[in-house]
Amino acid sequence: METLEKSGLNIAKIREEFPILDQKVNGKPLVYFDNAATNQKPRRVIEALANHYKTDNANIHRGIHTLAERSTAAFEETRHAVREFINANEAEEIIFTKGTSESINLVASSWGRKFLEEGDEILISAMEHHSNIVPWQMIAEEKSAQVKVMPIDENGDIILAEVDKLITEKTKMVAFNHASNSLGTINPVKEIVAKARKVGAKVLIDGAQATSHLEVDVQDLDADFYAFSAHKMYGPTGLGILYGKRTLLEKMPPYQGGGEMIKEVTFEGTTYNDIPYKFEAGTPDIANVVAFKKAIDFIDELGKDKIAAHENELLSYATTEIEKIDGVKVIGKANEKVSVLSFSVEGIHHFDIGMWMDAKGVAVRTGHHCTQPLMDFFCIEGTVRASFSVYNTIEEIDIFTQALKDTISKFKK
Ligand code: C6P
Repeated sequence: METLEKSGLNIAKIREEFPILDQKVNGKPLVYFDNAATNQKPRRVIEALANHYKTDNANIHRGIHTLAERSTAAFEETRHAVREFINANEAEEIIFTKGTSESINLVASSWGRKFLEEGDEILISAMEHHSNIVPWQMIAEEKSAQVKVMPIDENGDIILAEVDKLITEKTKMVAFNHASNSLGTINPVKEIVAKARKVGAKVLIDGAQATSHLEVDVQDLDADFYAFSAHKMYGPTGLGILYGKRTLLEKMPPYQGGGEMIKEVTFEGTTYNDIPYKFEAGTPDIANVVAFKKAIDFIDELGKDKIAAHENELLSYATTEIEKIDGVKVIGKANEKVSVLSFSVEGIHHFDIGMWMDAKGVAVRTGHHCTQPLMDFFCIEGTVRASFSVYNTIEEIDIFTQALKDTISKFKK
């Protein structure tokens, strides 16, 4: 008989779809808890990638031969699947990029260059990934604009009362993450969007840590831009998505020049293609886009509500277990969290914990997680971070907790 978890999912069966999980690392069964960095790929994604190269590979939008037509159709099919997945109004509002970082850079560079003026303000949050800080600092410097920061409290929640004071007529862009990669905090997107709307500011949501856990409906959220990465949602690496409202994308200049983004080129000048192609210069990562459709199918088949239920169970069990251990301090205790568990251990450097856990087959991330200003806020250099995906189990958390206890006792001797 098949055993279903509380969530209603058959995790043992799901694990069979992930060949990478079935291995030993340093002589111990792999426990992969670095899912916020990138999660693992189901067999159907790996096979779609190989099959594309085996049977359909050709450049897209350029040829009239059969392989080119097949390749183009599969590529555009994924665009439609992404549209549906985040409930965008039109497939033309979906742009393929290299990752969340490139999606944000595209907006900062193209929208920022066109619409920002001297004295304007860009509002980000204290828990942003460097990818949602640095592109804004770069364009702010170019435009003599200013980057301001929404503060957070000790639990890792944005202080909404302070946001009211920071959003003014000068605010032109509010950019923040849907969920934090270091703390797990799920941010109140709709409330902040409503505040931005009062002054006519645009909103960019960094959805890198949200799309594999939470229902995302860009129309309901009323996001102007929504950026995310395929590799954090069981899809291939090197592929990102930018959603943008048509009205904005049409007014924005191209981000890069090259093939495919043009209508006509002469040495006197160029007319640009329509969206989304205007923003997709050069040959895109065709095979990865094609394979990404299978990752979306995988999430849809399981259902986001069931995935979230399982991951929440893992998060709450793991949090309770590690809080029982002497010297362990959980960093990030927001009311609503995705399955990210950051912590520090008194007197032991996070890198040492990470290395000893790896020796026991447990993969966790250590360091500042590309959120150095956030680490400064907590007056720490970094954390140990365990992050869970749908294929993880309660038994793996027991192995992780034991490995952590063993590591701590080694250092306390
Ligand atoms: N965070 C982590 O271990 P890219 O690398 O472009 O796919 O995604 C960047 C990015 C942007 N925003 C958030 C909230 C993120 O978590 C990430 C990637 C990984 O936490 C790698 S640093």
